[in-house]
Amino acid sequence: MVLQRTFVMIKPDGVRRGLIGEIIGRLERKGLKIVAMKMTRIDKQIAHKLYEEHVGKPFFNDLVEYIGSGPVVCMVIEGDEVVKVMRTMIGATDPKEALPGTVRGDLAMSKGENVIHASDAEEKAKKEMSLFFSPSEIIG
Ligand code: RTP
Ligand code: MG
Repeated sequence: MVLQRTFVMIKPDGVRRGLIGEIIGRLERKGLKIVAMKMTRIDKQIAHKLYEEHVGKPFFNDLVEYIGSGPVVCMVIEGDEVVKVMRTMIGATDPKEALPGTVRGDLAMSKGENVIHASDAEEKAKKEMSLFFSPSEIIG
């Protein structure tokens, strides 16, 4: 057993479309534990930190506009090998290629608006959860 925590975020299109319950339900039914959760907005400064690796790419400005276009729901999720498990559950970046059964495969059609984010490595998870949660807000 490799107990990990990861950062998961329901993006503005997921919130707008009323998919918060659907997505949280999937995580709970899978057997993962929610150890922190909050609704917030992502301004330009936070977007640059969250998506640091994409600064300067052709899609970056659209990404910042999209991710700031409405409230998001941020979570810290705990479970066995949860970083990998969550990436499997969210599916491929382009929802048209994401497999059925994944969040993006079942609930999205556009690469630019793909409903959910999850950290892609344990170090990134630590960095990303610290952008949104203080240690005391994570309930172990
Ligand atoms: P995320 O970070 O949001 O979990 O998504 P990801 O790892 O699957 O994909 P990543 O390569 O990190 O890209 C971050 C987000 O940028 C948008 N994107 N648009 N138009 C494009 O070619 C393009 N490529 C990426 C998506 O919203 C993607 O989730
Ligand atoms: Mg990514």
